[in-house]
This record gives sequence, C-alpha cells and structure tokens, in this order.
Amino acid sequence: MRKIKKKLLGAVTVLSLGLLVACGTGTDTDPGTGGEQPPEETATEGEARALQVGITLAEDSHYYKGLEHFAELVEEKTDGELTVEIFPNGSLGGERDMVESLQIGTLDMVLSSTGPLGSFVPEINVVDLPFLFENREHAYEVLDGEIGQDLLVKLGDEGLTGLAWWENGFRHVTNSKNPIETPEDLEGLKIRTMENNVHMDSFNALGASPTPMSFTELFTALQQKVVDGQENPVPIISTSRFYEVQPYLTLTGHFYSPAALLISSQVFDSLTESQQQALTEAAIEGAQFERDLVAEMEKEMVSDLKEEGMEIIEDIDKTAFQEATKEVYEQYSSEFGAELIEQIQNAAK
Ligand code: EAX
Repeated sequence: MRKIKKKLLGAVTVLSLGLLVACGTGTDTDPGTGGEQPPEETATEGEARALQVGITLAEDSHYYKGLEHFAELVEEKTDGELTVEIFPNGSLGGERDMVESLQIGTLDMVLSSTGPLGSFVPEINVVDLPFLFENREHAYEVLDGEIGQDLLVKLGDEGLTGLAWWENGFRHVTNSKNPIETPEDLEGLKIRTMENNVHMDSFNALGASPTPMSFTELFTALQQKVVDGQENPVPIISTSRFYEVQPYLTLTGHFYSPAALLISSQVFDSLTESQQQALTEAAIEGAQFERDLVAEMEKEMVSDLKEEGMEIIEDIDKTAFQEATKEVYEQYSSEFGAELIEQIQNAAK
C-alpha cells in the first residue's frame, strides 16, 4: 500500500519533472564534440537521474515485474546514475496518451503494446496481422531481426526511441455471453479491441462488432456490459482480474502481441553515450527476462483462471478462424507490401 501511495505521489510530480527534463537538455557534453557548453553545465555524468516509465498493467503483471528487473539492470550498469520509477495501472494515461507524452517530453518512457503504435508509424501494424506468427520463437526471429529493428528505427521520425521488443504473448477472446468455439459464435458480439485498425478489421472479418477503447476503460466497460467481450493474453486476463466479469475464455491465439519499450527521444538524446548504451543493453536483457516470465505466467495462469470459475475452451479448430480473417491480408497486402508479409511468414523455423 505504501508503495502505491508513493507511486501516486510520483505521478503528481511527473509533469513538473517532465518540464525539468524538457528544460534540462543540452547539459550533456561529449568531450569529443565541440565543447561549447560552459563548464558549470557539464555535470550530467555522475548526476543521479530518475526515469519515469508508465504502463497500463497492474503491479503483478509481466510488464511491472520485467521493468523492476530492467530498473535493477539500469542502476547496476550506470553505477546508480540512472534509476527507473514505474507507474502502473494507467495512472499516467492510456498507451496512446503516454506515447504522446513521450513525444513532447513530459514522460520519459513507456512499455506499450503495438495497439496504438500504428497511429504513429503505420508500418508497425504489419506485426498485428491475425495468425501471422506460428509461435513465440517465430515472433522473436522477426522482431529481433532486421524487420523488427527497422520498425523500431522508424519510430525515431516521431520523436520516439525504440529500445527493444518485449511482449504480451498470444491474445485470446473472453466474453460474457456464450462459449466461443467457431467464428459463428462471435457473430454480433461487441468485442473491445485495441485502437488498432488491423485488429478492428480482423474482428469485423470474424463477424463480431469491434469496439476500440483504451485499456484504462476496459474493466468498467466489461463490468457494465458496454461491451460483451475483449481479447488479451492470459497473464493480462489474470492480473487485470477480467475473470471477475467474463465467464468464458477461448484460447484462439489470434494475434501475437509484442510490446515496445520506448523512451522519449528528447530524453534519450540528453543522456551521455555510456548511459544510452547501458539503457539499450538493459532493455535487451530485460526483454529476455520478461519473455521468459510471460511463458511461465501463461503456463500457470490457465489453471488459475479455471479455479476462478472461468470456462476455458481450449480445443478449437483454429483454421476456421484463420480462414475467416484471410480477407484482412488481402486488404493490407498493398499497404504493407505482400513481399514483407511473406518474408515474415517465411521466417518461421
Ligand atoms: O499493453 O490494451 C491492451 O489490451 C493491451 O494488451 C495492454 O494495454 C497491454
């Protein structure tokens, strides 16, 4: 509880800290580049600095635990020059809001799903195509390889520095109406999706009525039956307690859901080169840790959800869902390039 209070207090000061960050850039001096700054402003190295990172998920989530590990790595690698403070539960806004805060420099970092990222870099949506990745290793191959790294670089044009790809895992459908075994069972159901065109078009193709909204509004929307269902990976269904308001879960695994660890480019550029390197290394090592954690949580939490009373439909014919979403590939192949989509599909080992 004390921790929560501290974090809320932190959230109140984050705006002013953000302003400090915005005003405080330019104090970093690289001895090799010009040396125009007056000597009294050259003190970034050795000065402690806290980086705030916002997430929509709860304190027992894979995001939070992964970021705790990341924070330790950052502190270690920078000898305490940089520390990381985590703001969970959407206390700093939804993912889209937080990404915008990074652009203007009022928030340092966010760990965000690809949900809203296509509004900033449309090409990123290619990884959101339904049934694109055969398994998580396939996704890592693509995201950690040239394709995924190019997508992170593209964020640079938007004032965002992509440090590494983390993950949420494969997404599954829950709802309060009826057990879903075939696409027909989704017919007419109002399913909350992320604010993501590919996701919305996929649920349209499945016959559902997709309703995009921020994660921060989702629990209440489910509880008040504004929507019938939603889709998320098992660790999120569990740690966000969706089982309290959603009796049915079908393991559709229809999208793989990556997460990008982003830092405001204004903030990143104000750090020393060694701090930048430490952050990047910690982000990549943190990704490994967080992905392992997701795998572990997925294994344990399916039975936890059963114990919480959810009816879990595990054995479905996925090809029916795959067939139904084929049109989304046709729709997007000119936008993303049929070749790129094929390249991603062929990366499966
Ligand atoms: O990044 O909005 C969602 O459903 C996401 O899975 C969540 O915010 C994690």
